[in-house]
Amino acid sequence: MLVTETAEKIKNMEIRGAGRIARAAAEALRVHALSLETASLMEFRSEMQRGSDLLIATRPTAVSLPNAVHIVMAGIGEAETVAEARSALTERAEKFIASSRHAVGKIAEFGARHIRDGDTILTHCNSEAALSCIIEAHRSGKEIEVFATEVRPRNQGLITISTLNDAGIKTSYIVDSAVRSFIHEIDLVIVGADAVTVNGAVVNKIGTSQVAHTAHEARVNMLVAAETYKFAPRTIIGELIQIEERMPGEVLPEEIAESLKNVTIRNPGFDVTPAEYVDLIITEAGAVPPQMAYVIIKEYLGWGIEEFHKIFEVNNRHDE
Ligand code: RUB
Repeated sequence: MLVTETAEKIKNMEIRGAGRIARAAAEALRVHALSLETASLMEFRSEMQRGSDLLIATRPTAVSLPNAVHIVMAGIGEAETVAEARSALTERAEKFIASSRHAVGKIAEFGARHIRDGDTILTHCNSEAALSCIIEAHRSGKEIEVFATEVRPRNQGLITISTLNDAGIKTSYIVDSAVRSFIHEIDLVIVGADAVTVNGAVVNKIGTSQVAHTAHEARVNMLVAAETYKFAPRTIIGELIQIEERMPGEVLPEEIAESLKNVTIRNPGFDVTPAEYVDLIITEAGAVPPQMAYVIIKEYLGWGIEEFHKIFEVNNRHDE
């Protein structure tokens, strides 16, 4: 698929969910690298950069997207010819896609061990990583039940209940505001993540922090299933995760909204759950407490504070 087509599909949420977005971006860059017809390395670089920028601009919150683009684009670094750059990029894209799928498999294996026979699990939104843990627990013979929220305004809960239904897992479908009413029937909450910051805060679909707060109050454990490429390196240098604010038309039909002159519709797509409400983050590298976020960023993504110092030094040299 071409970069522009993929970018459009990510933007209109035909491709959604942080892991899927990351793999689609890597695949688009792979195809782009193969289809670019130029003998000039400079032109190749700038065309690939243009494609990367287009992809990154589609949705601002899921850090898996810039992380995937960065991992793939690092292939151009040492290349001296277009052929070398093309082959490094395609190899990196293929490797990223395969390792992303492998990561979800590992998370399923580790996450399922935290689910006990007889557990009732609550999940919010539609997370491939979170669902993989639930499905693996069911597959291994544990008798489990799931409560899935509706997820207004885009109703991603429908995708979740359809997947759970297909897997043969007994599921209750509830509106978002019913979480507190049912929390005493829940043994464990499992959600996914769009980003994990250096202080272990989890950015995920709007409503996640309410679910987490409710679970915390009721002493129900909360697990977050997140591949290591969902951790956000730039939060080390104080950058904040941008919370996507989506169109008001997703919340109310435009004609109603327009008739209410004094009403503003706010539609943030994501919210931030503080680390103290998260018991464990299940990554492909193992289950870690949220406080270990820096270690994951440094050891698994290769971004320590030193990397940023190097970048600052180079930038300062250019400025002199
Ligand atoms: C999706 C969402 C998911 C995470 C993790 O939001 O918040 O919980 O992206 O998903 P949207 P996964 O529908 O707005 O993209 O585990 O599949 O990466």
